[in-house]
Amino acid sequence: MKKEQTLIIIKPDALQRSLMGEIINRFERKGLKIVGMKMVQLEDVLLDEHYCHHKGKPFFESLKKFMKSAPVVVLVLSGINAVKATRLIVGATKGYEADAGTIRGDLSISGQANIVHASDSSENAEGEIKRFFKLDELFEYKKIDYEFVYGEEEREENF
Ligand code: FUP
Repeated sequence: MKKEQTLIIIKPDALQRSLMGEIINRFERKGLKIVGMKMVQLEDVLLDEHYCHHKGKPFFESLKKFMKSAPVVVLVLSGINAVKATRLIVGATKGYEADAGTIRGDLSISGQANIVHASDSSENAEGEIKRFFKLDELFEYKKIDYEFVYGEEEREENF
């Protein structure tokens, strides 16, 4: 159990399909705290970095074109084991394989247009948050539902 932050990208398909609110709502209802949020138009330099593990694959250029097709919303979420908890809510990469109940399983049926990105490890989350957010775009504040979202011992850390 540890305090973590994770990076979420709400992708162009979610914006076009008017699903932004639904997605943010799912993270909020889980108890995750939004500590950063903004709309951005992605460009090649950042996408080449963000998807460097896919460079050279057949879908790489098409993926970049899709990610540039409309603005995206980026969020930083904070909570206990936030990386894993968020990946479970997001679901498997391809919408047609993702479990029902997950964001991708419920709202997408594509391997590319799969609604959201979520960091896949604590280490990657740190790098991704730095890539997308300046320090003064991240906020520290006390959330009033805190005492009911977490148990007593868990509250020793300020999630
Ligand atoms: P994930 O961590 O679940 O977002 O998955 P990956 O890092 O493996 O993939 C990143 C993105 O590449 C996916 F969200 C969509 C895209 N992708 C494809 O378009 N086709 C593929 O076969 C695999 C991934």
